Amino acid sequence: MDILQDLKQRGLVQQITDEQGLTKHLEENLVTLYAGFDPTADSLHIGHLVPMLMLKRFQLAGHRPIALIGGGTGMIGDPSGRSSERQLNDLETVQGFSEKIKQQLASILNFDNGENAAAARNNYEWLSKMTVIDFLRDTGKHFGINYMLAKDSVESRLENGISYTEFSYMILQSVDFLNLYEKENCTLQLGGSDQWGNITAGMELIRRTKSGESEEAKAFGLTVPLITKSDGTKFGKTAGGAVWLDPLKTSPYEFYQFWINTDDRDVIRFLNYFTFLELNEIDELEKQLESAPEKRVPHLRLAEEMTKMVHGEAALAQAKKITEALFSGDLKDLNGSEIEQGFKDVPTVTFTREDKPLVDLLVEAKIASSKRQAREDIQNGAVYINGERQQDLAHVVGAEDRIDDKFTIIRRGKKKYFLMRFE
Ligand code: 485
Repeated sequence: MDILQDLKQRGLVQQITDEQGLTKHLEENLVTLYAGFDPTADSLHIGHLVPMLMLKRFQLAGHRPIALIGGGTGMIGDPSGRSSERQLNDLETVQGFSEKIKQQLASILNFDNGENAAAARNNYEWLSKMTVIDFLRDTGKHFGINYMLAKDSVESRLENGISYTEFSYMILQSVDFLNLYEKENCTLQLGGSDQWGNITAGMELIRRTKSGESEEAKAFGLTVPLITKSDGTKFGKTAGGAVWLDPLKTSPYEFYQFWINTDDRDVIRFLNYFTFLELNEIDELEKQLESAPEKRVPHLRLAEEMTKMVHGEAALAQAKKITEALFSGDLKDLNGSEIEQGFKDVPTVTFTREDKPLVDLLVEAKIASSKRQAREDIQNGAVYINGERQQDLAHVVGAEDRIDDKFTIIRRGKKKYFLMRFE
């Protein structure tokens, strides 16, 4: 099947500039295409995954993707989809972010495999060399003010104000498309739906500057839809904030849990958007959702596919192990790093490594309101140390209760967990 058909069936196409022309172009050529990522943080997040995976889908179909890192544009700030002016970062910060983002892109896209190997470029390379006279004289001449004012990204900001800096952003992104068109024969740009204005501005610049007497220079644009959720809340956000791709910012266990917790109404759509499972396999999963929703088979599959793709097999195995241990309450096989991931959101108290009577510890950690309460809880069998019930009122919490000499997990009742950290 042709790639655009496949993408449309998966619901991955919001807009295409010339569908018939692009279908033909993709049929007849090994097409170089790109998507840009601005280094506005030290990590990409799951909102970036769909466009990243789109690059990969085109690569699997035989085309050549370029991941563009916006080391230059990241110094300016895209107004698209934003209601207020961005805070500018300094060059050093942006370059630090660029390096990290490049690593993340490399881990998902293959940067070295044959004639359609993916490539990474950084627009700081050419944008930083452009002089203000070239910019205004050669490029600016092609952009009418009315055209620029009519773009969503600008129009929606006029009332609350937009700086000349952000106003100019679309021209820089257009320079990129033109530059990649000239140097790498890149003829297609992808992006989220907020990028439509910037992408079409670049196509327009290519058409105006590269068309010959008999032939019109042509480039294409394609946008992916914004990911929505059935409950109306924003996709990709949890109580703790964004879901990052960096395992130090969002642990593989949290990442796995995020996908497991997908709403039943969204899970099939997300399998289409985010995984490389075949459409018939997704149909099968949909049947299982209908016949046995309580088993959450599609959710498990989505979480597995995503965690494996972003963090690898070993991290997936660890995430599953933590999930299982928390579910069964049997914690003794977890190591320190697994405890840290699995218990990140439970109340944590820090102690020095000294033996302490359990009764005192329960009070000091505010797990029990008084010594009397602590004793009652212990006697009633409501207190567990590392998953094992402790009913000895005289028990002293010491080295043998510490996992990796660092953590003791106290559970009170069925599932109220507390983490004791020893330093
Ligand atoms: O030549 C280009 C230079 C920079 C960019 C694109 C082409 C980046 C673009 N302006 C941008 O801001 N992208 C966002 C980002 O970097 O976080 C997001 C978009 C989203 C999707 C994603 O990047 O908001 O829709 O395109 C890849």
